[in-house]
Amino acid sequence: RRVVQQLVTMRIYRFDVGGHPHLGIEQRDGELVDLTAVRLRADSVETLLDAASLGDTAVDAIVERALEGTEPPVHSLADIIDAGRLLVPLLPPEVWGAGVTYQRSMEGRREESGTPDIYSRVYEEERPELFFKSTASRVVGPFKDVGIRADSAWNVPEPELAVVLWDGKVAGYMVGNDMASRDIEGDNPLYLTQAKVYARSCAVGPCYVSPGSLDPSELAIRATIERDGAQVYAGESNTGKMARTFDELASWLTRHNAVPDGSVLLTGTGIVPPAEFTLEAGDIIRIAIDGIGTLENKVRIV
Ligand code: DO4
Ligand code: MG
Repeated sequence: RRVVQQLVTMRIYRFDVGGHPHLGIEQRDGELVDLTAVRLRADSVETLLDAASLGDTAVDAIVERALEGTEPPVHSLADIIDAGRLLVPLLPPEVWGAGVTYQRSMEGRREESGTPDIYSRVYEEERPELFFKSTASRVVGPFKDVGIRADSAWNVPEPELAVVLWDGKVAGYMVGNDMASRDIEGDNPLYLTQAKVYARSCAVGPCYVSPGSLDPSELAIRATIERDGAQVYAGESNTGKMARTFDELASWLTRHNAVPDGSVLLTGTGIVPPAEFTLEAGDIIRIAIDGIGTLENKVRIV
């Protein structure tokens, strides 16, 4: 226990303590200050976002206020992970995806598709591609299995910055994985929903980062895939390569469309493995984004 002083970063993890969800702020590397043990007793990121919205203030201010002068317990993130107690940071009622927001994605889609021109067109159009990606029941958190469809032979992770929406605005960030079947989408773009929405098709984590503590405009995104102990793929991109801004995407999504608070928008991938690569059961996907952390998931066939 120790007195909490000024917070610099605002990485918030959610984890299980005796069957109850707790929130922890990573004050120092790997040390989580228990936010659920202090005033407000917030046990979800949604509670913090709601309090911030009601008070017309930032999540950072709510958290700093709640911790002021307190001596909450501190947990080890490594112990929580080892014990399998890390939870999904928040459970989005809806997950939406933005597509073809990076040139690399446009090239990847052209490579897989029988109708390549639609992807070049949407990359250049004012209106972005936005699609329904997932409900809460299909979302998995860190260290849980993501799915590949048994009826697909060409599957990839899509490492993306995940944006949390509240009051229709960008209200935080996580690492996201928009799992996708390239052969199903490539066969016919009208199969997009089947290529994107299925059991365990979406992962978010490992923590939630408040908008006040992260500038999302130039973040490195790195992905690796491990198979039988060996690295079989590594790729990287940067949010600076996006053809659109996060606010622009959020604004298009919420136009004539009320998106429930706490929903997530996956903002598109700039990392596409080579055409000959496909995921296999047992592969371990690690996606790291500067300032947020690493989202790790194992692949299973669903
Ligand atoms: O048109 C397909 C969706 C592409 C996508 O999900 C992405 O660019 O990330
Ligand atoms: Mg995507």
